[in-house]
Amino acid sequence: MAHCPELEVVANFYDAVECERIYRRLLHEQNWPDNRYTVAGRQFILPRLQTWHADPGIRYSYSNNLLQTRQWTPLLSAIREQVEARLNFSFNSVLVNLYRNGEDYVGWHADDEPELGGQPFIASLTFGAERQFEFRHKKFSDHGRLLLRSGDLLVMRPDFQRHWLHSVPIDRQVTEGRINLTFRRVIPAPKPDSGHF
Ligand SMILES: O=C(O)CCC(=O)C(=O)O
Ligand SMILES: [Mn+2]
Repeated sequence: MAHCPELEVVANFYDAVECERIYRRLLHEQNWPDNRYTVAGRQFILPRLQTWHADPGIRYSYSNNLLQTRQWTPLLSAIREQVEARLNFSFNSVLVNLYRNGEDYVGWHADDEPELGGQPFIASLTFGAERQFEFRHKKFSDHGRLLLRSGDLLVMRPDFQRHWLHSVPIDRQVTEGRINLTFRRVIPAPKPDSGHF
């Protein structure tokens, strides 16, 4: 099992009582959209529910193709402030994923879209059910996994997205829901009239 220096887990960033309160509020306040999407005339079903929240003017092609950008809710703003204070880094967006049970998953990917810039720094918070977070190197056979528990803050340092893929696989033993927040900093696109000669 590989050790991955670009990953760090801050266990119990929120305690069990706070986690329960946050999970319930997110579950009931988020107004989850349908997870059936049509892209280029073809319908597909996202194997989880998602919302995307960002500061005004922030656009992210992956999410914007699927999702409408929403405003920050008071709860998401408060969590953002606490994560920012801990990590001394500012984020301008968050992707919220609801895994309704162990059948919901996210497949292998890296969060390396150009809008995240060359050094994407991502903070991931988990509430609810425990799930395995798996990672594997893009070029070598190194791979590993972490059990993410409710209240854990997973810090993904920039080279993680460059060198590794990650996933949260199906786990049919899990019957409870899990909500994951990934805080991101999208680099604002330059304005078309920004004055290059
Ligand atoms: O749910 C997780 O722990 C990871 C989610 C994820 O990788 C993503 O939203 O990009
Ligand atoms: Mn990801």
